[in-house]
Amino acid sequence: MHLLKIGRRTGSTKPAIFMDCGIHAREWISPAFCQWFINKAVSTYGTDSQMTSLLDTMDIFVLPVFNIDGYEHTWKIDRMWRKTRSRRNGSPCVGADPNRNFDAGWCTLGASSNPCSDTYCGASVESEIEVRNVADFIRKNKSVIKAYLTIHSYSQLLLFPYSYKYDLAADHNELLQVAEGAAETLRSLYGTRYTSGPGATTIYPAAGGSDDWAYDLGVKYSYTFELRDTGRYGFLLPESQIQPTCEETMLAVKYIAAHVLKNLV
Ligand code: PAY
Ligand code: ZN
Repeated sequence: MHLLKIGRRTGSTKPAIFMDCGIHAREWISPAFCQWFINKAVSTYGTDSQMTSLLDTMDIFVLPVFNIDGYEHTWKIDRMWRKTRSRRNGSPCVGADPNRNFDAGWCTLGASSNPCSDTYCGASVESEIEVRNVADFIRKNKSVIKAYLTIHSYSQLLLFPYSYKYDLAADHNELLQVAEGAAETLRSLYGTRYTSGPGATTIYPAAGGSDDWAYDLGVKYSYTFELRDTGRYGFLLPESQIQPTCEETMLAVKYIAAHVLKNLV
């Protein structure tokens, strides 16, 4: 798994944001966004004042493709594949849902213990190597990671904890306010409307997700983006929408990053 660290080398430890794309194999606009983000970050450093101050003060860890084997499978064999590609003895079915495999109310709500289901939670918490690797990295760097952003599609939502339970997060008001601000700036470019809110009530209850896990670990600004569209094309977002989707999403990511920067403790 390839993880990039983007930021000005200062010689001292900087606070950081962790962003991953491609947890789910078929959500192709997600890895496209991470690639877009990386290019913009390095090419606008020094000219874009917001990006410059962001990368001067913080590091951004970007995991462009979380579920590599699943992603490759969607290019070669089955465009609609969602899960990982792990195999286990005794089951003909392949893979687990990486966004049901984190240690956050694991396999309770909105997840399946049937290995053949698309929302299979896996044989145990962090059974999937991709999940274990990301969880290990975030645990190890927990003192510097101030925000966790995970990019999915589709539905045009900006979700935050919780999805594994209906309780509101301790930081609910701030998380909602920041999400609404981010959604407003996103909309300013092409009029794309996003809905913000806790996962459980805004989309559906789903246990074992990465955003809830990161939040409970202590990463306060934990968000799941569901990029375009709202279902007309769904996972098969046309190529013509890649650029506008990335441009508008960039505004929202920068908005959240700026808030994180202002609120460093
Ligand atoms: O935080 O509640 C959450 C995540 C919910 C996502 C999930 O099921 O993991 C939502 C779906 C996703 O991006 O995987 C939405 C898409 C449209 C789907 O496959 O249902
Ligand atoms: Zn997804």
